[in-house]
Amino acid sequence: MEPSNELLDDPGALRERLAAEGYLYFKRFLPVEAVLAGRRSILSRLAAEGLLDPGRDLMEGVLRGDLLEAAAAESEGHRPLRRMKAGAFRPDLARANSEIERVVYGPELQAFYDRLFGEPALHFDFTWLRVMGPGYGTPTHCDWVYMGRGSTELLTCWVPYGEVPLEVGGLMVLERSHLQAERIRPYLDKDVDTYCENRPADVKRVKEEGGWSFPGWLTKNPQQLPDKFQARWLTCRHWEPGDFITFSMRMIHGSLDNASDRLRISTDVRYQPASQPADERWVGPNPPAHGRAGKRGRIC
Ligand SMILES: O=C(O)CCC(=O)C(=O)O
Ligand SMILES: [Fe+2]
Repeated sequence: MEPSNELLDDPGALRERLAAEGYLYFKRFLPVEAVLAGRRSILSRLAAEGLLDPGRDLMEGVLRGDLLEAAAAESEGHRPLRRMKAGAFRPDLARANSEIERVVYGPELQAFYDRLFGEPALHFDFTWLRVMGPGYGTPTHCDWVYMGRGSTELLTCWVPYGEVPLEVGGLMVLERSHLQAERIRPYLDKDVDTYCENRPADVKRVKEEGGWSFPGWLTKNPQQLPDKFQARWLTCRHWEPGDFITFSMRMIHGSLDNASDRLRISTDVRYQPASQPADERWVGPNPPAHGRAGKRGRIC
């Protein structure tokens, strides 16, 4: 991925590049001490849960040996590490966490999005925090299917907490895939919390049991996409604390598998122009998220 730091003072040029490339990547933009304080806050909580190797420095974020072995055994089958609590999505670790809030809703990103949109920016109140264990990566998707009930100008902001070399597995985007959205229109028209009222199995799973209409993935075979879309997977060889990437809702993305013994910690949050409607699942003091209050029926 190409950094856009040289365009930081030129919002018009940033908008043009975002429209052309679908993403903007910045090196060392956020205050490094704040990002590392965020890392420490997460790792302290994980250490208290007993998930880290007590023989290693906390800030290395190395998983406990026996969990690592269990992870290796599971990932041979390419299954997510469901049994290991450190394996995935942990928004609970971001709740009432002032160190994380300092980074993702602090003055630097707020000012960045205000200028990018050319009007006051609004961020969602829900903070997606991921602790990706060894063997774990995020399958390919577009964010629209999870948060597409409001502004089409909504942007994701992905922040790594600490160094993320290739083997630790950072974010990847499919080059200019936002310009090929028509090819995946049926997928983009879906919403994980919307169910078919005329299909009893759907009603039971989504409305009654609070489940999802589908997991939201575009595919679990990211290696097929370069051929199909004539596009490369782009990533950063070495993410550093302070880096972030922002990208559009139609950008196809995922993350590389974590092939190390360290945990990969990141947040993804969302900003949009404040004058536009916001998806009700993600705003307010206690956002319903994918819970029952956000489920919607339609006739299919
Ligand atoms: O961090 C990851 O593994 C996935 C992140 C993601 O999908 C996003 O930022 O929208
Ligand atoms: Fe995503």
